Amino acid sequence: MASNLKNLSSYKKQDIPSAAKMRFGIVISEWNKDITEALLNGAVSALQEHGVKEKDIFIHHVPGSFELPLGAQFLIESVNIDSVLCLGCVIQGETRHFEFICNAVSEGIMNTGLNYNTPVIFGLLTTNTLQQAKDRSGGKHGNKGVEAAVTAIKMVTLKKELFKKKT
Ligand code: DLZ
Repeated sequence: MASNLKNLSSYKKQDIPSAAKMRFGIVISEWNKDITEALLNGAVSALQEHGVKEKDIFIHHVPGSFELPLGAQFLIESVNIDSVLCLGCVIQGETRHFEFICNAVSEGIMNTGLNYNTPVIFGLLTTNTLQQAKDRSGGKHGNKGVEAAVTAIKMVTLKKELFKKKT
C-alpha cells in the first residue's frame, strides 16, 4: 500500500494560509493514551506553527474514541470555535469491537460536521497493530494529528472564503 512508502504528513507549509484569527477545539480519546497524546502534540504544534494562539485552542478529553462525536458536539455548542479536531486511536483486537467503533466514529464525526456546518476533522488512527499506530503518531509515517490540524485550517479557510462572498 502507498502508506508503506511515505510520510503521510508531509505538506508544503507555505501553501497553508495563516490561521492567526481562528479558534479550534480538540477532543481527544483517553484510550491508547501514549498514541493520542502524541497526536495531540502534533496537532497543537501544527496549529501554532500556522499562527493559532494558545488561548484559541480548547482541549478536552473523552473516555474513548466512541465518545469523540458527542465530545465534538458539546464543544461546538458551548465554545465559539471554527472547527473541532477529533483525535483517537483504535487498534484491531480479536473481536468485532474495532469495526463497530470505527464505523460509529466516522459516521458520527461526519454527521456532526454536516449538522453544525462546522469542520469536524477525522483524526482517528485505525490500525491493525500498536506499531502501525506509533508509525503514524510521530513515527516514520508522520503524525495524523498534524494532518488533522492542516485539514482543519484548510476547511475553515474555505468556509470563510465562501461565506464572505455571500452578500
Ligand atoms: C472498548 C474499547 C476498545 C475495546 N478499544 C478501544 C480502542 O482501541 N480505542 C478507543 O479509543 N476506544 C476503545 N474502546 C472504548 C470505546 O471507544 C468506548 O469508550 C467504550 O465502548 C464506552 O462507550
